[in-house]
Amino acid sequence: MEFIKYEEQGEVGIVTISREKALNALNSQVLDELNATFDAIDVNKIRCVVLTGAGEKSFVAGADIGEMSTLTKAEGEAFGKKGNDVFLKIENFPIPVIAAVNGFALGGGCEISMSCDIRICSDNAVFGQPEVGLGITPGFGGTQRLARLVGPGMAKQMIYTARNIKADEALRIGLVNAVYTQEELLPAALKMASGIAKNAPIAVRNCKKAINDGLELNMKDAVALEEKLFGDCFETADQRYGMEFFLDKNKEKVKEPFKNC
Ligand code: DAK
Repeated sequence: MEFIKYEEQGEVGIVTISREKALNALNSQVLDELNATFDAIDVNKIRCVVLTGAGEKSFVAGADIGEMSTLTKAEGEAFGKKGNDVFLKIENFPIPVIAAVNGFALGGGCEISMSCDIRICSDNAVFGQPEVGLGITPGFGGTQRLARLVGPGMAKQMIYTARNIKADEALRIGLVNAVYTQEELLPAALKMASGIAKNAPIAVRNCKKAINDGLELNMKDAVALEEKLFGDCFETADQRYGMEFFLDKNKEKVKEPFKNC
């Protein structure tokens, strides 16, 4: 891998987009490597992933404008599909993915952060969808995910004006959950990820599926989906152990790690 670094800390996987000379912009190779990296993560061992960018300036400054500038219509469509396939893979990844947004998150950078389950950012982060200023629409799901996250009115304002927003405004409109100093960001993301990794993995996965898939359904079908995923947790070793541990009033007992079965 030239542009993606992957490491593991316990049950947490850390994926770093590392193309600093272009502010981690997404070209075809970065997208291919991201795809292969997520494919190679052992989701029976790893329980949460943190996605971040290399360096102190940028998370991802968008799709690679140099590469896009010469695309034909057919090539543009193929490039859009390549990005969308990776972003959908992240969105539907069985375990949670936290975006630690450490600087510019523009265009495809904002879009990849929105395909993650949770976004936290550093105080120097800048979000935006500048595509209309380049003569294109957002092409990696921005029109769809931004509207779902911050509401259509705010999404339309950001997309039509192509105006970037800073971390404090991203927090105010609910695009990110929290803002940290640059030094605190990755430790905070890893702390959140290991907190998630300590919980019952089958239950966490089923919560992700219930929320993601349920949002596409009407309430009646959505709660039926929730019932099914709730039911699927029963008879697992983790459900039995989690409830037995609560019911056992022995205060001396230390909770054992969940076994993912
Ligand atoms: N692509 C390629 N290179 C980029 C880049 C990008 N998006 N962003 C930055 N770079 C490169 C710069 O060209 C520069 O390279 P050198 O000149 O050193 O070789 C290097 O990174 C450092 O950038 P700057 O010198 O510009 O650094 P500054 O601090 O002055 O400015 C900046 C930082 C982030 C404000 C600025 O670089 C900037 O405005 N970058 C472009 C941001 C942007 O517009 N991003 C959105 C790209 S559009 C679709 C599929 C996908 C998409 C759309 C449609 N379909 C197929 C339908 C997605 C579109 C986008 O993401």
